[in-house]
Amino acid sequence: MTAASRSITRAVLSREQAEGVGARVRRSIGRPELRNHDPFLMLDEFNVDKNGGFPDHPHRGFETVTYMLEGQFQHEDFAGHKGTIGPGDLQWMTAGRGIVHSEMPVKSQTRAHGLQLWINLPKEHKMCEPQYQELLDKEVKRARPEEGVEIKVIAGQSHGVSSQVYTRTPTMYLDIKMDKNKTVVQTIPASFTGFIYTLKGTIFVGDNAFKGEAHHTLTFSEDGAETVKITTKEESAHFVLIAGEPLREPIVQHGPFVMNSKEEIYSTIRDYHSGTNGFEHARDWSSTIA
Ligand code: FJE
Ligand code: FE
Repeated sequence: MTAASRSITRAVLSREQAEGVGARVRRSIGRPELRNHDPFLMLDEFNVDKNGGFPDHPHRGFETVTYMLEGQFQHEDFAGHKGTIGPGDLQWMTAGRGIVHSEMPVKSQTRAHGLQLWINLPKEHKMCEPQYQELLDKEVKRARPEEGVEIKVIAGQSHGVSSQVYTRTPTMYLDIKMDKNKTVVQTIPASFTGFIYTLKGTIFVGDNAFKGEAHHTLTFSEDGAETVKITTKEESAHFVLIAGEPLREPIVQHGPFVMNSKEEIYSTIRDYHSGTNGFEHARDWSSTIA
C-alpha cells in the first residue's frame, strides 16, 4: 500500500505588483492571504529590467535564497562580499545579525527573472555571523526518478540525492521539471509545512488531483502524510516545491528585520542607525552597483 499524499488546502494566484525600484514581483508567501507560512516569510518571483533592482538595504534575523531563472544578477554587501549569479545559480544568504547589501541586474542584460525566498531563523541563530552559500547551476545535484522528470535538489533530499546546502532551519527546496503525462511521488518529513509555487504549465496534486495552474501557490495539508504526488497531463510543467520545519516562535517583522519581540526590533533599528552589534560596516557604506 502506498501512503496517502498530502492534499492541497488552498490555491492562491500571484499577480504582478511593484517592489524595490522599478521591479515587478509576483508575491507568493507573504501576500495577505499567505502571511507567515512558518518557517517561510516571503517568496517573490521577480522580474527586473536593467534600470530596476533592490539597491542598498539591510536584513537581520532570517535567510534570503535567491535563485535565478533567466538573466544575471549582481550583489554587493557592506563587508566587500560581491558576485554575480546567472540562470540556475543560487545564493543562500544567512543574514544573521546583520547584512546591508544591494541586489541589481547586470546592466547589459535586458531582464533578470528569478525567485527570492525568505526563511525565518530560529531564536538561537537570529544573531549568528552572516554566511553565504553560493552554488552554480552545474553544482546543484539532480534526481532523475524517471525519463522526463528532472528534480534539482537545492535543499534537502529527493530520490536518494542530497543537497550540500547547510540549513539552520530544516528546509526542502526542489526545482522540478516534468514532461507531460508523468507522475512523481516526493517524500516530505511528516512535521514539515510546505507548498508548491508553479512557474509554467498545469499540475495535478494529491490523491484527488487538485489542479494547479501557473503562478499559483498551492499549500499542503498538515496531516502528517509523508509524500506528495504530482502528475502532469497534456502539458509539461515547471514548479518549485518548498517545505520546512515550522519554528513555532513569535514573529515580529519590521520590513527587512524579523525578530521574536518588539523590543528586539527596536534594538535592531538602533543598531542599524548607530552601526553597532553587526552593523558596524553600515556606517559609511554605499554600494558601487546601485
Ligand atoms: C524590498 C525589504 C527588502 N523582494 N525579491 C523591503 F528586503 C526588499 C527586497 C526584496 C527583494 C530582492 C530580490 Cl533580489 C528579489 C525581493 C523584496 O530587497 F523590496 C522591500 N520593500
Ligand atoms: Fe536583500
